[in-house]
Amino acid sequence: MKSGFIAICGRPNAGKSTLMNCIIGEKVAIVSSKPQTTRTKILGVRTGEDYQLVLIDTPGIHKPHNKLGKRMEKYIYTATQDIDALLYVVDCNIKDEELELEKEALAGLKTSDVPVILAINKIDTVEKLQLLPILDKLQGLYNFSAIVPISAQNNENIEQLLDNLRETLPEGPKFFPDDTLTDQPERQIVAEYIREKALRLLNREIPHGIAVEIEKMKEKENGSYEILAAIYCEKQSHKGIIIGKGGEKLKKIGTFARRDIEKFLNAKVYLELWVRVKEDWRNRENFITDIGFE
Ligand SMILES: Nc1nc2c(ncn2[C@@H]2O[C@H](COP(=O)(O)OP(=O)(O)OP(=O)(O)O)[C@@H](O)[C@H]2O)c(=O)[nH]1
Ligand SMILES: [Mg+2]
Repeated sequence: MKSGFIAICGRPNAGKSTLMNCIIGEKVAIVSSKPQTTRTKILGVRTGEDYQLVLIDTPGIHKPHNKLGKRMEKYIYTATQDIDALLYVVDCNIKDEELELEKEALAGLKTSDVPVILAINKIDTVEKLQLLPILDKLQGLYNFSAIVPISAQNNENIEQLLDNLRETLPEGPKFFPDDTLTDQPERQIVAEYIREKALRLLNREIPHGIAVEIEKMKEKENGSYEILAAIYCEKQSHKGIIIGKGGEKLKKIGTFARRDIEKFLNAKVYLELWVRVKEDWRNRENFITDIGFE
């Protein structure tokens, strides 16, 4: 039996959460094209006949601009303590001027005592011939124990990556029961699904200033759920944009979120969304803690 903890790290938007979902086979972490989608560390477990991989998805490495950003940085730090391996994810479309940022990010992780596997992601977006020079560029960044080009979105080369991950793990026991997929409570997954739809349907700077809190979640006698959630934003003007003309935007967020939540809970869901303004909440330590960032 091989088992161990593997942190998934990398810069924003590299595809870390997509990769974790792909390995777990279930959507445990939300995904969007906006950077800093993941705000906390999220555990995902994959159990096989003779192995158990405990993956920890983390926020993208960036310079924090507020207290929320600092919290996110802390999550990356704690996620990389006491691990057996680190899976570093890079978007293959990296520009030359970004190489230095990757180098700094890797150095900041202080991983000198654990093997680091590099996953070069999104190879579905480049010609096969282009891969060689990209590989060449990236292998100089660090003394990686393995380099695997993948497409997390298209499930390409994931088996090879899994082989590499299993090889680096030590002999050990299962840490979780066979059917465990994540450590996130149901309420948090529901809140994250709502945030994902908001991220995807809103433009520009608003998505970063959004938080979702489940105010009520009740299972009724007939098995359906009643969920009341608040979408927090930082400005009155943002509230109007989130609600949209005639409430259309909010309705769309709700419709898409409800579909995902129903699939996840395997039940009918009645979802009510409210938009609330909390000025500068990303700098309010207590509020950040209250909405679930412990
Ligand atoms: N074409 C392509 N797109 C991908 C692939 N993997 C992820 N993406 C897209 O890249 C974007 C970012 O994906 P995420 O999984 O949210 O990235 P992340 O690294 O977790 O981002 P943060 O949580 O913000 O740090 C999304 O639009 C994904 O659909 C891939 O293999 N190919
Ligand atoms: Mg993510």
